[in-house]
Amino acid sequence: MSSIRLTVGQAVVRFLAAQYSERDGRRHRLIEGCFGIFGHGNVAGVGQALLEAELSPEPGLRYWQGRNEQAMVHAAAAFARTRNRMSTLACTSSIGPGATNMVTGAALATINRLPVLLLPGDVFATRVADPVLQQLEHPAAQDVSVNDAFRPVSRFFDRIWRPEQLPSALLAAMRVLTDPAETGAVTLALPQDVQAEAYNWPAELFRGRVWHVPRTPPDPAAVARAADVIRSARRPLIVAGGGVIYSEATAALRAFADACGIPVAQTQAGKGTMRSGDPLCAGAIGATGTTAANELAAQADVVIGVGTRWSDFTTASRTVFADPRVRFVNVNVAAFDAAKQAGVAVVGDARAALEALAGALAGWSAEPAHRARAADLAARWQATVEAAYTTRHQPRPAQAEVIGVVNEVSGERDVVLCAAGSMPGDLHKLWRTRDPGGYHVEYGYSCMGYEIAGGLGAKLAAPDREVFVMVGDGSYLMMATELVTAVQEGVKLVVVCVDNHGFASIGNLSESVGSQRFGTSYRFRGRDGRLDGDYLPVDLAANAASLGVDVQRARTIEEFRQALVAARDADRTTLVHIETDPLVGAPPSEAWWDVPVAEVAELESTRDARAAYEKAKERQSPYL
Ligand SMILES: Cc1ncc(C[n+]2csc(CCOP(=O)(O)OP(=O)(O)O)c2C)c(N)n1
Ligand SMILES: [Mg+2]
Repeated sequence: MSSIRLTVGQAVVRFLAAQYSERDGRRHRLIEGCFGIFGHGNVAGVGQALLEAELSPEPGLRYWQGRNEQAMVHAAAAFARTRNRMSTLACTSSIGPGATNMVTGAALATINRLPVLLLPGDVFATRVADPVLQQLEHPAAQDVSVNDAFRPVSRFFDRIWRPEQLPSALLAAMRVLTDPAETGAVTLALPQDVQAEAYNWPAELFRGRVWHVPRTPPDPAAVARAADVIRSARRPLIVAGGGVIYSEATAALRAFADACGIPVAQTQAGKGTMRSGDPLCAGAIGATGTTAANELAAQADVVIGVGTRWSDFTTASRTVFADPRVRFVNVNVAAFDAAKQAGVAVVGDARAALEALAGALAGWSAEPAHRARAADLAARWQATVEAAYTTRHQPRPAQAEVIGVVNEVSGERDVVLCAAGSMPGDLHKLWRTRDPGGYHVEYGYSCMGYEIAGGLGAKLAAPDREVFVMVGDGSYLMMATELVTAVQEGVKLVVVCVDNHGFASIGNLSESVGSQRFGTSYRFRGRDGRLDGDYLPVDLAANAASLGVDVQRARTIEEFRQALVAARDADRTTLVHIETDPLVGAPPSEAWWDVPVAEVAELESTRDARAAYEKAKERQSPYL
């Protein structure tokens, strides 16, 4: 067998450039490129290999420079989400802080079931030079490094102590990245000396390889069991999650819902599954749900979850399904999720399973009155949205109006992207969806700082779409640095910075648990020694301008509309800054979220909140 002599770094880069994914006969590059920040842990290994790839006439792995390793992983995760997990990016870091900066991104990717490939540098395998700069020494375990922190947040982890270990690790890594049930962060820790070490690799390792992403059909017996339960339903409800989008099953979902006359409620990741305005679309469910979906949920006797992991936001901490006899059917590619809520588990690909269920239920549909009632509830919520979009609150606009303008100014296939703060909940309730990929709110980890980095990844994955990043002032201050990368790469984003001088979301939450908005607004320390002075004079628009992007400042909602149109039509990344009133929330839907309140307290506000909490807990059905 012929062999090729390369370093471990060169072998990794050459291997990754030759991997493909395939589903429904369509082939994609599996790893489209590599973000990297170099240090002594990767500069001579993966870094040198990326340079050779860039200089080679062969199409190799493309390199992008990041500002922060966490942001690189966010960009990779957003890229994978935008591509429905068929393609992703790799991220290379140095050892120590560069590596651990990626741990948060790894957790985000794994929780959202998004494939990302992480290549942190690691300490010397030979240990001759120990302790190397940035090495954590563990007195009782010399094979432990900071990279062991990746283990609990990765779906696959390996450390390549010797070159011989690399081929099997690479193959296993690709398998996990392309397995729809197992995917998440995949981490190959690469000791810095091993990265630069040469080895004779079998040429076979570098041939083009296709990883087939299956549409695993469900077990017919499980489909029959599920169909029996659904046929018994009088008030059924579908809850569509992100799995429907990743499986590209939105048409199958619509056909199934229509044939059976079952309304569809949506989780955050599943919000794009149906067009708002479709009479069968009840919209957001749960703690940030619509009155329509939550009322249907309260009365549902059978709930069909499709591609959802039943987070507490979806179930409103197990209060939204109020019928004590409610039964669940769970369609999920992951057996782990299919078994939740003591449901009838239908394990398989969402599209394949929905088609099988539609076949098994052919000729059956829920009572027409149920469908009509759902349509009526949905229409009423749409009127609520219209009112929220047009309140014209003074002197500073409400956040819902800002969302309304972004919705109107953005086009059919454009993308709205957000992650943390009060906007995800408001967007979940109020955003009018058009296209399955048009709604990108990262709410599995709800990670402040994902927004701009994620926007970069989404735009790299879909250059033909306008990406509208919605970022709060808190999230902006946590990590806006990838604006620089967007400028560097000529990647155009529209960034809407909603400034309410602190954490509106946690301020409201704090008030609801009796903690008086403590520590949630950006104010000077006052004479009383507390953070209750004037607002901090932070100028985020000026900050963005200093990073090289164009900036528009808007004061009124009309100015905002004009600025946003200009930003949309511009060919450079533009940040539109607007101040909103943190005290005006989105329209309510009477949903609850379980956030524990201090059981004993000096403060009357806390004692009152505890009493309300104990009352609310009575509605919770624990465990099931
Ligand atoms: C990395 C991280 N740290 C802390 C939190 C908890 N948290 C959720 S929202 C939020 C405040 C967000 O502030 P901002 O971006 O200004 O949005 P706003 O709440 O004002 O809408 C915080 C601290 C988080 N989600 N992510
Ligand atoms: Mg804020």
